[in-house]
Amino acid sequence: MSKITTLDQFIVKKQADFAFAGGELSQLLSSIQLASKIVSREVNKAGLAHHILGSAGKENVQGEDQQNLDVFADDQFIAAFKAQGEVCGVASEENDHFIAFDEETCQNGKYVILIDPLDGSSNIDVNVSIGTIFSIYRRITPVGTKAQKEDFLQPGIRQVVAGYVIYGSSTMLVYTTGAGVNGFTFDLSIGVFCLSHPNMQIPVQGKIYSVNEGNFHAFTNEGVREYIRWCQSVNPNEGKKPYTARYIGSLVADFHRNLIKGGVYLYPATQNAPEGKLRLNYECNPMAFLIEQAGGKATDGKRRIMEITPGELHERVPLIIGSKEMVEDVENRMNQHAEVSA
Ligand code: P6P
Repeated sequence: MSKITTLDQFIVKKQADFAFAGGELSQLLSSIQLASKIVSREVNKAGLAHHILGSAGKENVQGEDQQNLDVFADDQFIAAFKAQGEVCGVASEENDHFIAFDEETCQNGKYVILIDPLDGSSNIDVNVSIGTIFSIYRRITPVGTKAQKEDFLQPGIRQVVAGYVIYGSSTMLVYTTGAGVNGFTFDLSIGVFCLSHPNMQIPVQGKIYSVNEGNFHAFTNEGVREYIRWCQSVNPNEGKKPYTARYIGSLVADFHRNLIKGGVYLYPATQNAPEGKLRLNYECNPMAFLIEQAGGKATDGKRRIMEITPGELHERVPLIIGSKEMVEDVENRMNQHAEVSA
């Protein structure tokens, strides 16, 4: 039987890869582990415990109908961050404003966390994989004071940790500290995350494209339509067969499959969402950090996602992310039409 490496053991073994004190990383990830185990338990029984399904009866700052599990997950992660003292503040998709913890122990924390506690929540009631996405920065305001807005508006290149938890056929935690990407599968029988996908690398090319084709006529850049038509095309002389369309409607699930198999995920600008739909701070930046560490690429069609300086907490950007050559192919087609769509 192969040796089991738990997430905690891995963090200790690799703490030299983390630019700051290893104990801090261990604390940060232990709070994420704890909350994700609790959320995983609720997600896995949601079909039975009907009180946890359905709408919370209010909208979040995005104007999206909050699900009961959205609120539950948000509460669990914020409580876990507050309890362990390394985090001075949290910005969450589910809250209009960032939360700067009042407790002195927290104000001595050196990190802020930006999180989408339960992404893809429209899939909860139909038993499709959903996920948590998190991004961690060192604060830029003085330790011992309350977190300020500027702590949460740093460009993605300043992230120190990024990752996601996918609640699917199994619950997995995938993260990076800038020294590669590693995946851990939750073993319910022993209650720990175990290393299952060491040093994840996305294939440079792939045959999967992930996009909501219902927006086909709404994309503001003709190059996106051109790319989709090319994916669908057949050219026996070039040995080209059509690509495979795979779109779950849950970023974490589409991203995770493409990370393993190769592929490209697109959420470009549309007439209804001219800035795109996905949020820069707690969806695009953490996924961009992960994909670059796995050898892939993430842009908004023109700019490297991680070099965009956020202006607002819930800022949206278009996202093209995945296998390097596929992302560049999309970019090239978009740029050929950029002047037209500008
Ligand atoms: P659409 C979920 O709301 C999400 O933020 C991502 O997880 C997902 O990829 C996307 O939006 C789906 O959006 O407009 O295609 O339903």
